Amino acid sequence: MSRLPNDFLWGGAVAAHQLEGAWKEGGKGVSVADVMTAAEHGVPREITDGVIEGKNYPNHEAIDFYHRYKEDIQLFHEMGFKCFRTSIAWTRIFPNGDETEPNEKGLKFYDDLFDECLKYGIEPVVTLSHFEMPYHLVTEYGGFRNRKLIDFFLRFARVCFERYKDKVKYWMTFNEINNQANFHEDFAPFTNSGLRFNTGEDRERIMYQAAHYELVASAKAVKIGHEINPDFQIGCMIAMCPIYPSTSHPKDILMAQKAMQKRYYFADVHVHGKYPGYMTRYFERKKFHLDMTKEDLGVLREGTVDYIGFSYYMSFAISHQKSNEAYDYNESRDLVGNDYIETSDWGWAIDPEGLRYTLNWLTDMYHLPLFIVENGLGAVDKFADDGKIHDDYRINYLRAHIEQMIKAVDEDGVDLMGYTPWGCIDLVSAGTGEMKKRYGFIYVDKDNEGNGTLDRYRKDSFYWYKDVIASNGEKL
Ligand code: P53
Repeated sequence: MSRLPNDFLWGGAVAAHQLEGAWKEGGKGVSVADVMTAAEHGVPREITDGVIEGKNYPNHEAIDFYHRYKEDIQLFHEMGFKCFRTSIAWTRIFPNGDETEPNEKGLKFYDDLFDECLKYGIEPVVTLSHFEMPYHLVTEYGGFRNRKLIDFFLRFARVCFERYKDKVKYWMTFNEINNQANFHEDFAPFTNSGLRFNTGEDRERIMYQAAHYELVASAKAVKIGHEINPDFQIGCMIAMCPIYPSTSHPKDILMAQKAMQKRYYFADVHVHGKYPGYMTRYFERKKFHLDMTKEDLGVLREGTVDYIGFSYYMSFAISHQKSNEAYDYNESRDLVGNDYIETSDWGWAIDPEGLRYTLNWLTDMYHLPLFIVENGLGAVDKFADDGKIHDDYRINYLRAHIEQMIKAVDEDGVDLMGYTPWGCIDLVSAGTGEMKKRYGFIYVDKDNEGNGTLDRYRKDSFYWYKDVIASNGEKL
């Protein structure tokens, strides 16, 4: 018997903009996800100036969960989910983001959704901001480059905490807040922080400023949340891709360490309530002169998180050779391949041991309960001649990762709250906007061009995961 607790939170994870659709219904406003087109592996999604007719915006309809959630939650229940991670679309509650009063229809939708989960004993796990801030906050305020965003976010957070305080116990503030460590590309700064850059601007400085405002907003939200309901468990959410040194060359070791610092200082601020020395020294050296007040630093100390939620899909590897003397990490430039590891069809390194490494690393660093809130394999699924989807590749991926997760609990003593594989029902890929990159236990009939009946089908992995949950991870 493994030592996974009996109340271990097995479930699945999604985000509002990737599955709800109904982008204009119930008073919803336009979000940053609504102005991103469909792309594919190697081709970035286009971020358009508003919604342009004739372009393919896959999030507008997504998988129409907005109208079909009852059927979908029933299927989650059939698999035995103990929890369901989703996000609240900010634009359903505050369509433009700067209103003073929330939109009742949006609030009612999530009341109904959470009630439907609770009816089956499924605990909602809720991310407040998952790549879907109101687009109006981008055009009018410049996204999180503007301090005003802290108050807009807090208004949203407070309304959610108050409205759902008796329905939702587990919260997270900003999804994968550290993706924007890759500020060289447009995707992460836009989805994390609503940042658009003019040519010649210092992207890096703007990103650190935006991240600071988010960290302050997160800390304040944690504090407000605990005042509203002391039983709330409020976590941060980090995209965890451990960065391995490519050789035992001391400079590679140091490069990997410095790169990890740049990707994960966000967690230090969330957990310890202050910036680590390596970051303050870096800001000084770069002469960033960030707007970081004494009051901000006090707020950070008062709003530290209860747990660390994180996604784990892949590991990275790094060599010092491409970097500079100071080991300044550049995510678009410095990463190298890892010969010991296979990759998915979308080039993501498949590394189950990396999950055990991650669980140990996060424990060593932060000594907090951990929650794996995303993990999974994006793959193409096809119906076989018998009319079924035999997704053994997905089962193999998940099994290997769950095995390592259990070792981390059993052998390493990691304190783990739960496991929610990503995209438990097929949905729109965040990175590419494709439907073809599927993660689900449940197949949704829809293709990249938006054709399909939207009917749902159980894949082989559906039955497999059901047994995993029923046996609390014994039957893999
Ligand atoms: P997609 C990059 C690296 C790691 C996780 O991603 C990432 C990304 C962004 O693409 O995002 C998370 O759909 C994110 C989800 C997303 C999921 O991973 O690109 O929290 O919204 O769908 C998988 O395959």
